[in-house]
Amino acid sequence: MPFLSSKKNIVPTKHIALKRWVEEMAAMCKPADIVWVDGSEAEKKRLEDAAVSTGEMIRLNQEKLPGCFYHRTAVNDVARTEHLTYICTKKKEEVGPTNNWMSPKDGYKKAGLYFRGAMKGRTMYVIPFSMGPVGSPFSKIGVELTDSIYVVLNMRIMTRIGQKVLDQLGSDGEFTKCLHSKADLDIDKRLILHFPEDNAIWSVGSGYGGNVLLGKKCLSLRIASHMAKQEGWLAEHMLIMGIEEPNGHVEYIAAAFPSACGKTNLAMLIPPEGLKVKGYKIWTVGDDIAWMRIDSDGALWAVNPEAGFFGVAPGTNSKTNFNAMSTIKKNTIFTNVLLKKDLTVWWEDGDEPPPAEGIDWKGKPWKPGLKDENGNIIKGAHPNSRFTSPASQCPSISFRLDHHHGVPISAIVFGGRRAHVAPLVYESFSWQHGVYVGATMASERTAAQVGKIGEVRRDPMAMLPFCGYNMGDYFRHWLGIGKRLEKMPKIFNVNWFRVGKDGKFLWPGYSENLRVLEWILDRCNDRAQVVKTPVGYVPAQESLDLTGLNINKEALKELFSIDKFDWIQEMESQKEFLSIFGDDLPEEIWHEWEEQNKRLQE
Ligand code: O2Y
Ligand code: MN
Repeated sequence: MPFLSSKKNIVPTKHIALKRWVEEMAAMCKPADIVWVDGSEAEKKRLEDAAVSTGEMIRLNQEKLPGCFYHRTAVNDVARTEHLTYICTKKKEEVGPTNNWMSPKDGYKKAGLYFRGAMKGRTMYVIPFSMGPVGSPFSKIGVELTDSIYVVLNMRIMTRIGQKVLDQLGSDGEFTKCLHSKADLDIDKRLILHFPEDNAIWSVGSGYGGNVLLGKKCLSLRIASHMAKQEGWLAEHMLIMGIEEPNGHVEYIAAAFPSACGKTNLAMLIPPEGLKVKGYKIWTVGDDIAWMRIDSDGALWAVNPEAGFFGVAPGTNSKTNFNAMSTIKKNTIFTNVLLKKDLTVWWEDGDEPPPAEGIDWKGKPWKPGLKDENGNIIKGAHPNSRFTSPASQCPSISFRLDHHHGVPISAIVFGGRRAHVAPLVYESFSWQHGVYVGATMASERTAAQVGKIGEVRRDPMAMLPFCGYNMGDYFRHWLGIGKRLEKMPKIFNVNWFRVGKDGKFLWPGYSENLRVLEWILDRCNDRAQVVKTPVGYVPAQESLDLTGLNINKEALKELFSIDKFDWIQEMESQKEFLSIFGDDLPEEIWHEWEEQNKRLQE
């Protein structure tokens, strides 16, 4: 099999193990040729032209959306498929009760059947990529083999790719072996397998998002969380943002929220008038993943391993996220949104009114108000339609994104969507109590998710779908990090979604959330007063700056109220969840549950 690259037949690496692995995978998948991705502009142009010529991508209106492309996935391939996602380890106990498990032997055998000959007549692209700045001691290198140009072009935005990564890898560097094939996009032959003991990922039968951009959830969370446990750091599903205070000093927070809680919007927040006047400014470091480690100063430092955003389009508009709207004006790949006649794009709850006509995410003619056979309105864009855009284009991007050392973290924030129970913000009593707060995090289902509306789904640290090992051990690992930290970030919980008796949100959310972040930083700097409640510290009256915000006293009272009846039910629900970990749950977490239960009963 000849190895083709832009310089024909030259394999651009001396890494013997890498070359051997590429040969082995090619022997199984049988591609017509192999292209080593160098990351150059000329190569990008070649790939775009090739994808446009086959219809894999559509070149959008280059006057209105320069450098932008459109892609539509298969109708049954529009989101991560958690039920087809497995962690493959020798021992089942390793993955715990919240992951799907398969033995490595069965995993390689089962997926091997789907991979066999899957790339016949196609090109296999070899993408060397770095999660984190190339050459940073905290970055990890992966190599993804794929038969999808869409994947190559997305990885080009989401990670750092190409020859510079191969050079960094040298002749014997470690890398994650990532194999992907669309195969025939058959959902019955789709598998997303992680082999943490082999530092490998196999994904077959999908062409979409988290299933195929293997640097993202697969490497940077599932495989990385396993590495992080072994190496003593944290791989987390967290945004990282810098808050520039009126005195020009920037402090950083890391925050974990389950999907559909507005993580990208928070990471790119623009201060409300009242706080802008005070001199606040937000710097976006990352909107999805944080790798955090204890540095020589004894503090927690974080890097965003990604280089782009893979954000949800519907609901993104200039009011909810002005910075995202500015980011996606150029060099962006839009997936499964509505395609307009003038080759621009549209989605529900965006900036523009619906166009008179267009082609929907399924490739069918669409017009506003169109209904299906059951009388339901047909959406133009899929609810999980996405934009892939370079982080460097975000007006609020932090210059520290490319900083090898990352940023020091002052506060860790957990959050969920709860109509009742959780107050707007509370501070945990200690690191250990904070780990318990994170371990019992939960969100209620919205109409946008499958399942019963209002049903509580526990999602510890927002890592339930992404932790690559037993979550009982994961909590223990968090507790261990606390023991090693000399400068400990404070841990908080926020809930933007509490509703009043009328069912309406009590808190305006969006940019006003900065008022809560201001209080959090004030707490980190001993500048704000608190009131002790059984679940944590809440802001004392007047310590949350509400200047210019039209919110009545009753709503405020309700936002911070701890309803004993609701909380006693909550404690029972937490107990049920924590029990699934059996003996794997650290004693300290039970201890915190018991202490909180006692405080609530008093
Ligand atoms: O549905 C997908 O494949 C993407 S899911 C996703 C994308 C970007 C950031 N976060 C997520 C997530 O599910 O947490
Ligand atoms: Mn995410």
